[in-house]
Parts: sequence; C-alpha cells; structure tokens
Amino acid sequence: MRTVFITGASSGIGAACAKVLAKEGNYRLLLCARREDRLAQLKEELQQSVEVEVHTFVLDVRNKEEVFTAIDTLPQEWKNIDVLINNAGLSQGLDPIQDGDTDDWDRMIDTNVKGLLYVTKAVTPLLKQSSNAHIINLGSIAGKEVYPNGNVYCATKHAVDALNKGMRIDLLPFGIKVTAINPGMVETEFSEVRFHGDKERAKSVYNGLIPLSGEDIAETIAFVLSRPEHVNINDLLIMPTAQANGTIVNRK
Ligand code: NDP
Ligand code: 8X3
Repeated sequence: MRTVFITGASSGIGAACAKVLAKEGNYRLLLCARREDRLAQLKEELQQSVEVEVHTFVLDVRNKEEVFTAIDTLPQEWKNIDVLINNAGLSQGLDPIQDGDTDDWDRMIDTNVKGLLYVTKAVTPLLKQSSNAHIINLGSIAGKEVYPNGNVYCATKHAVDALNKGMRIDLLPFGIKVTAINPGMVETEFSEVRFHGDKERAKSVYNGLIPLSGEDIAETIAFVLSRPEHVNINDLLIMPTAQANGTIVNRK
C-alpha cells in the first residue's frame, strides 16, 4: 500500500485523482483543501464505493505556518507518505498586464508557487523515508507557452516547470521521482474560479469542443505512478484533441 497526499482534492483534477487511485486498490489517501464540506463529501463517496483508507484535513497551502504544522501534526499512521501530488492551484482573471488586479496576482503566486514550495518542503523529509517516493507537480500548457492575457498565471506555471526540473536534480540522491503533468483545457471549476464565479463565461471556454476531464488527467497520473521503480516519466503535455497549443483551438 502506498500513501498518496493530494493537495486541492476538493474539486476537479485533485478529486478525480482521489477517485481513480481509490479504485486501483493499492493506495491510502491523504487529502487536503480549504473546503471542509467538500472533503467530507468526497471521503463519504469514496468509502461508499470502494474499500479505501482516507484521511482529510483542511489546509490553505498559502499559509506557511499552517502547512508545516499540519504536516508535523499528522496522525503517526499518516506520516508514511510515498507520493505527493502538488495539485492545489488556480487562475484568477484573464486581463492584459496593464489592467491586472494585484490581488489576483498575489493569490496565484501565493498558491501556485509559494504554496507548492511550502508543501514540498514540509513533506520531503517524509518522502525521504519511503523506498518508492514520487512527487507529481501539476503544471500546465501555460507553463510551456504564454498566451494573450495569461501573463501572471503563465508565469506561475513556468515557475512550476522550473521547480519540477530543480526538484528532480536536488532529490535525485534520495531516489525521489519527480514528474510534471501539464494539461491543456480540462473542464473543472478552474474557469469559474478564473472568472470569479461567472459560470456562463466559464462554460463558454469549452464551447464547441470536447475538453479533457479531471478523470483523463487522473488516469494518466495513475499510469505514471504505476511504472516500475527504475522508470520515471519526467514531463507530460496532455491536450484535448481539439487543442493544438495554448492558443489554437478547433471549435465546431
Ligand atoms: P479546480 O478549481 O477544480 O480545483 C482546484 C483545487 O485547488 C480545489 O480543490 C481547491 O480547493 C484547491 N485550492 C485552491 N487554492 C487552494 C489553497 N490556497 N489551498 C489549498 N487548496 C487550494 O481546478 P483544477 O482541478 O482544474 O486545477 C487543479 C490544478 O490543475 C491547478 O494547479 C491548475 O492550475 C492545474 N491545471 C488546470 C487546468 C485546467 O484547464 N483545468 C489545465 C492545466 C493545469 P479549495 O477551494 O477547497 O481550497
Ligand atoms: C490551465 C489551462 O489553457 O487556461 O492551466 O492555461 S490554460
């Protein structure tokens, strides 16, 4: 049994990872996010459908002290973490740089970059104790290209791309695998969060095409985790068939 810690498990890709890995039958799930009710609901749903050990806790990855305390005070039986999925993240706004909202910028940088760093630093001592440790970082096509008005979100995902490479170098002596999963358009709550709750605008992002689902990404992550111990997949770019790159999309 491997213990997987998923950040941002209350929705989208994180919740899908929990569901797919629970079905695999060889993972215990440690799940966090800010929304406690969503985590409780997910735990109940998982345990109704399959036999799986689940532990949830509320965590805002932006809060450095909270991150280190939460990991430090985990119940002893949940400290044997083998896999960290750095998934918590968000985009806020889609404006040219000159019109950007500095609060949006802070939220993206604090969550996508600093939060990912805090969690990684807090969990690494536990991963070092595992004989089969793996960190999966959720990057994006936005970490490989910059698209109009994507400025700060793209910068945070370029930072994740750099950190993914840096982690792979620094953690090599400990045998910790590091993988970046870089999706294109995935229909989750992502666009609703980006557009500050504007559901109609969020829906229109996926008009005329079949986007990826959280499950598509989760199944890929399950495959990456299932490789033999001597094999690591460094970096994957996963797009809907209808999306060629960060800007070119074929809508019907
Ligand atoms: P969702 O909005 O559906 O899920 C985001 C998750 O992150 C939620 O569970 C949310 O939980 C959590 N989260 C956000 N802020 C914090 C925080 N401060 N502390 C803890 N948890 C937090 O979006 P996705 O599932 O699509 O996004 C998951 C990851 O995938 C993100 O890193 C995103 O950038 C990346 N990604 C998404 C793509 C897409 O098109 N959807 C494409 C490429 C990458 P809560 O609000 O309860 O805290
Ligand atoms: C999310 C996908 O295309 O909005 O990272 O950047 S995109």
